[in-house]
Amino acid sequence: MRVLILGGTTEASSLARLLANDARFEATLSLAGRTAQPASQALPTRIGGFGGIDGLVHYLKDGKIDAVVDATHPYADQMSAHALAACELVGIPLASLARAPWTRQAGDGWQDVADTEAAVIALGAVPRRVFLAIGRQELPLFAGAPQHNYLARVIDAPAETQLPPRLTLLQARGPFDLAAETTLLRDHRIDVVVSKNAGGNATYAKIEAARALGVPVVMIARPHKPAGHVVASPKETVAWLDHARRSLRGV
Ligand code: 3Y8
Ligand code: NAP
Repeated sequence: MRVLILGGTTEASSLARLLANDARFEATLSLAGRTAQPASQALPTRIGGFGGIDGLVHYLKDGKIDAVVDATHPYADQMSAHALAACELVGIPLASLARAPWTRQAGDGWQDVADTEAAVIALGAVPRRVFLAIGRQELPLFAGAPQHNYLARVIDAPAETQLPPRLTLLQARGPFDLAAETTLLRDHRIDVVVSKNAGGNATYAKIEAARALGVPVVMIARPHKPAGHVVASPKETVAWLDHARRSLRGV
C-alpha cells in the first residue's frame, strides 16, 4: 500500500521510523523545503511544494498513492487545506495527526493574541527585550515595532532585508531543554517571550522557563487546520493505515 506522509514535525519523523521497516507499506515523506539542511529521515523523502491543490492531485494520481497522512505542524494550515481537498478529489483516505495545544498552567503569564500582527501590537510602545521563538517566516512583521530589542531563534538566517533594527539572531534547531532555555532567558535579560502554541514537548521548555522566571508570554493562537480522520499518535496512525489497507484489499 503506497502512503504519502506530509511531514516536517517530530510526529512525522517518528511515524517514518515506524513505517520504514513495515513491509505492509511503501511510504514516502514530504517536506516543503523550508530549511537548507533538513534532518535525514527514515523514509525516502521528497522536498518542495506540490504546486497547489492541482499539483498535489497530480502527484497522488501519478504516484498511485492509496492513502495520505497529514503530519504537518499545527500552524501549517494551508498544507492541510490542500491535503483535504486533494484527497477528496482523488477519492483516497486522509488521516490527520493532531497535536494537542499547551494549556495555561498556574503561574503562566500568557497574553493570548489572534495572530502575529496582533503579537507585534501586544508588545506595546515601551521598549522591551523580546525573545521571538516563532521561526524566521514572520520576522519582518516586527520591523513595525523597531523600539524593542529582539532575540530571534531561527533555523536558517533570514534573507529578508526589512528586519527590525535591534535584532540578534540565534540559529538553533529544537528540541530544547529547560536548563538551556532558563539560561537563555536570564543571560539575555528577556522580559517577554513571543510563541506559537505548537503543543508537544519539543519547544515547551521555553514556556516552563518563562513561568519559573515570571516572564510573560505573548501566545499566538492556532489557525484553523482542516483535517481528515483525526489520529492522536504515530502508533494510532499505523493502525489506521492497516485498516485502510484491509478495506483497499476488500478483507
Ligand atoms: C522544515 C525539518 C523532527 C522535527 C523537528 C516540532 C518540533 C523541532 C520546534 C522555538 C520554536 C518553530 C519552527 C520549530 C520546531 C520541531 C521539528 C520544530 C519551532 C524543522 C524542519 C523544518 C522546519 C520548518 C520551521 C519553520 C518554523 C518552524 C522553527 C528539518 C526543523 C518556530 C515552529 O527558519 C525557518 O524558515 C523555519 C521555518 C516553518 C516556523 C516559521 O514560521 O519560521 N519550523 N522545522 C520542514 C519542511 O521543509 O517541510 O529541517 O529537519 C522541524 C521541526 N521544527 O524531525 O524532529 O515537531 O514542532 N520549528 C514553532 O513550533 O513555533 C521552533 O525556537 O522555540
Ligand atoms: P503552510 O503554510 O501550511 O503551506 C504553505 C505551502 O508550503 C503549501 O501550500 C505547500 O506548497 C508547501 N508545503 C507545506 N508543507 C509541505 C510538506 N510537508 N510537503 C510539501 N510541501 C509542503 O506550511 P508552513 O507553515 O510554511 O510549514 C512548512 C513546513 O514546515 C511543513 O512541513 C510544516 O510541517 C513544517 N513546520 C512548520 C511550522 C510552522 O510554524 N508553520 C513549524 C514546524 C514545522 P504547494 O502549495 O506548492 O504544494
